[in-house]
Amino acid sequence: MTAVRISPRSSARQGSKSLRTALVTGVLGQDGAYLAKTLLDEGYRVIGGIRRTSSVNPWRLEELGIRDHVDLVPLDLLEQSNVQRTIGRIRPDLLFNLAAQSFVGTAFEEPVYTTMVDGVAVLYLLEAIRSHAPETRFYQASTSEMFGKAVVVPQTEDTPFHPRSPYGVAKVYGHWITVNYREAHGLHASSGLLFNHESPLRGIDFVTRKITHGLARIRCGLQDRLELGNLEARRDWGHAADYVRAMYAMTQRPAGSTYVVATGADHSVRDFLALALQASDIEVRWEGEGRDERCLDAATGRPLVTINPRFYRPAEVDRLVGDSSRAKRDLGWQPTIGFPALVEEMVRADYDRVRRSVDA
Ligand code: NAP
Ligand code: G4F
Repeated sequence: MTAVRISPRSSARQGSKSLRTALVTGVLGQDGAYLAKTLLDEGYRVIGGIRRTSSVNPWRLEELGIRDHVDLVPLDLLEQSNVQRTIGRIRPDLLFNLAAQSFVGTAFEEPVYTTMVDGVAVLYLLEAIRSHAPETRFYQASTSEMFGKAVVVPQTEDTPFHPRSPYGVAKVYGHWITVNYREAHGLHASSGLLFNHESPLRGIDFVTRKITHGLARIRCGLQDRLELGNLEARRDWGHAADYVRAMYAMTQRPAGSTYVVATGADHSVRDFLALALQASDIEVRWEGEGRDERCLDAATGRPLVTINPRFYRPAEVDRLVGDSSRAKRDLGWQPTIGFPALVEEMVRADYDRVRRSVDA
């Protein structure tokens, strides 16, 4: 891992007055990296908020070739005093709140922490903007998980929320407090109801990347098999590079608002796995049923994928499929990368990475 330059006092608004400034919390995550790239392409100075750890890992920024173009500042969302000081000092033109405990499975194990980071901390940010930078345009990373046990398919901006996890519940608070600060204090504050979006930069615990990374390791002889949970779970999966464009577009509207961002098509985990196996040139046959179902290597009969109930959720969401008509109309947004291309890109990227590490 390379050494990381953290700027305790960003030069934004000091060195170059003409550059507009964007502050991105959670910049080291999947969306943070793609958004930082989009903002740099749009001509912004990008300041990325990170939480302190003993070993900061900017691998996603490095993969996109932008590591040296993003100023990193310490910004743990739970340290309210620092949130106040940092926003007061930078007074960014745009503030994107992407930081979160974003793994739904973990939210069942760490509900209090998840609530603080994903819910209460949104209020810390909004209060800091209200006090120190009321001209700052704010984006809150809301989620389709808020629809949860949705009564309407597809879901729109008007569909009622029924979250099914502490993560979804906390995000509902983050969403409504954003709407409230827009309505009560006149802030330019938007909330993006984004459905699942993936990429080669996706965290390894999420099912798509778990599959593509696991298959790459199996192909390279580093792992025997992959254990998954509910293969019938369905999601509306898009590509993160497409979705960050919608985030940026929301901040460019005359006023803040709420938008659904989705592809409009859903697929099962089984569908994703089937395409990933195909793209990996692995022929398989299936045997058994339910939790005893197994996917075997067609040539050797060796089990490649088995079911482990540990990966089932205590409560699943029902059918999440988004209707992005409003984003298409107001933001001119639409997805450009389809489901098969997404799977192929992730399979290829993971195989190349694992192959390189084996060859090194
Ligand atoms: P991600 O890869 O998990 O990134 C989240 C980032 O937040 C990480 O860099 C993490 O830091 C940081 N973070 C966690 N706790 C923090 C804290 N207390 N203070 C400061 N930073 C903290 O998530 P993502 O997929 O990019 O998603 C971005 C946002 O969109 C999240 O808010 C997520 O809930 C939301 N969202 C995602 C999707 C999706 O499908 N990807 C869909 C809808 C909404 P470390 O790097 O140190 O771990
Ligand atoms: O990939 P997942 O963990 O993503 P999930 O729960 O949909 O959450 C992601 O998308 C949300 C948007 O709706 C974001 F807000 C959130 O931050 C995150 O980015 O799981 C997808 C589905 C689930 O139904 C799960 O039960 O895959 C199923 N699944 C089956 N086997 C598995 C596994 N999920 C994981 N993580 N690991 C498995 O082995």
